[in-house]
Amino acid sequence: MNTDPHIARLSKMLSYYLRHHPEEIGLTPDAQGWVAVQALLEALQQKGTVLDLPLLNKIVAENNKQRFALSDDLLRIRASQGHSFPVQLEYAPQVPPPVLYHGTATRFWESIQQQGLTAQQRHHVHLSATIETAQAVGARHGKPLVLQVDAEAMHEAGFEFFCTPNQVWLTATVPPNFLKPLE
Ligand code: HQG
Repeated sequence: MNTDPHIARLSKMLSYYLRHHPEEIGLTPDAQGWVAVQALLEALQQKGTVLDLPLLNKIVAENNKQRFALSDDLLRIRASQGHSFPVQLEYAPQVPPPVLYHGTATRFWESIQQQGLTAQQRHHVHLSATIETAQAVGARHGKPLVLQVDAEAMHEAGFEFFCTPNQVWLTATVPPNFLKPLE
């Protein structure tokens, strides 16, 4: 957990620009979502946010959900998932664990039962390997409901799964027949 409110605030700001509105500070991410670290720091400085390289590295390293990744040469940065603009994250498909979990709110259940899980504003449906994470994600939306996803059956049926560096499992959609509420 980030306890430093200053870091938490900067981290939220980075999420906003790197996942949703890079154009608001004049940044144009490449097709994989990367922007030059230097360009990011300069763009933030232009709008009066003081963020230097050591502090950025600290945020990347300590972010409680490891939301950001640096390129191997450390010159570029991107969000690991959660974008709302088109981006090809290019994670290699992986064999998922047999069961994955999705946290939602009870009020969405009727619709999910009919349509399955769909990506909504994001690129993928987000799943987790642990019930605890799903519970916390669900609680952001209301009274939490944890759904159990038969990832093994989906994988056998040809659905692709991707795992981000911060252990979020991504898939395009989960049809209703692979879902059930956790007992
Ligand atoms: C729901 C956080 C009705 C879905 C977390 C969810 C996560 C449907 C909501 C990450 C539906 C979308 C993602 C359907 C899906 N009918 N509702 N057919 N299909 N939904 O925020 O999974 O803090 O886009 O159940 O840790 O809650 O951003 O997705 O309730 O990993 O780093 O529509 O966000 O990470 O909500 O959260 P979201 P999410 P960050």
